Amino acid sequence: MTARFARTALTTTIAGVALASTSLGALAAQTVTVGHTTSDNSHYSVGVDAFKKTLEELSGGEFAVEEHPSGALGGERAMIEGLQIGTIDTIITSTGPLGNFVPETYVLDLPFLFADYDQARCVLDGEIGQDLLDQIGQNNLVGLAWTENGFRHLTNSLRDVKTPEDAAGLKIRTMENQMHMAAFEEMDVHPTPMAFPELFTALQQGTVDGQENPVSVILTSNLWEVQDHMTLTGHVYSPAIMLASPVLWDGLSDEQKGWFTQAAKAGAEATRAEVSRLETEGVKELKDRGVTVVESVDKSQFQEAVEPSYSVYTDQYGSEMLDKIRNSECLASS
Ligand code: EAX
Repeated sequence: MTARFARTALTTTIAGVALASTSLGALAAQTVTVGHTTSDNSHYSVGVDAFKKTLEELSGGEFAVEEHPSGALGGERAMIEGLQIGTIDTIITSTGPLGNFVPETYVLDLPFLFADYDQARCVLDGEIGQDLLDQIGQNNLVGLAWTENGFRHLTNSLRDVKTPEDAAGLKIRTMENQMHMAAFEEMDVHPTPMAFPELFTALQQGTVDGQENPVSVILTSNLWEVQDHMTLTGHVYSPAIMLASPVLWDGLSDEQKGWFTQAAKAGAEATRAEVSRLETEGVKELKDRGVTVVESVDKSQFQEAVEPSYSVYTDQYGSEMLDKIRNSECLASS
């Protein structure tokens, strides 16, 4: 190589390095992944949009949020494990599998515990919700904010269900949650725990007869395509939570942590508004799509049927948290 040629090559290399570092400077935004199992037009996705907008604005572009909907990063249990080892930054999940990691949260999954949305949201936004976020923080996870999935209703492909007796014998997919499974066993339903991303195919192929989820999920995950009957049982409130990986969290400054918390709260607010909207408008849409909906349900019959499942909880975890919720000043408005 001639001297002149070598010098040119060196200059080019230096120029290349300079260019690379300039563009690195411009691209310094740290990408934050958000995983969830529902579709990109769901209530969770509405929450991700608000989270993204708020975090990107507050941080002046220091963080860029990337949504991974529809179970692209796995089911909810697998995603929680991903947070713990740091392969996923943040997720929105129901409490379905959370009790397997933080048993204190099981109390929220008891059937007919909350009478309506106002009461549930009030409890989660108050001292009890904060206590539970702190417990989550002690289990290699970071609880950013309580958000919402909604009251769960029963669907199936075989028959109209008006009473618990009508439901008996059905094979129903449940979340991987001890409390939910115990409640369905009391109704003589065969609970089949399964991760959400497997649900549509399981319903389509008849591996299970039915499932239960809020209107928001049934509508936006197209479960109405494979379920003809729905009963507005509202048998359990399904909280959701935005969780972060401790690996991400430990690398943040206090100011940055504040941005994440604020953004997660903005996301939760947007999600709750969307759940409320779909709860009132979604049933009509499901009917329009051919689902037979049993709307007037004697809930007390279902409540009575699942009542013994409370002792499954209290036998293991005592009644302190349950009493706290029952005695809290959060009242039902309906
Ligand atoms: O969080 O697993 C479920 O049925 C959940 O409701 C769904 O994944 C949304």
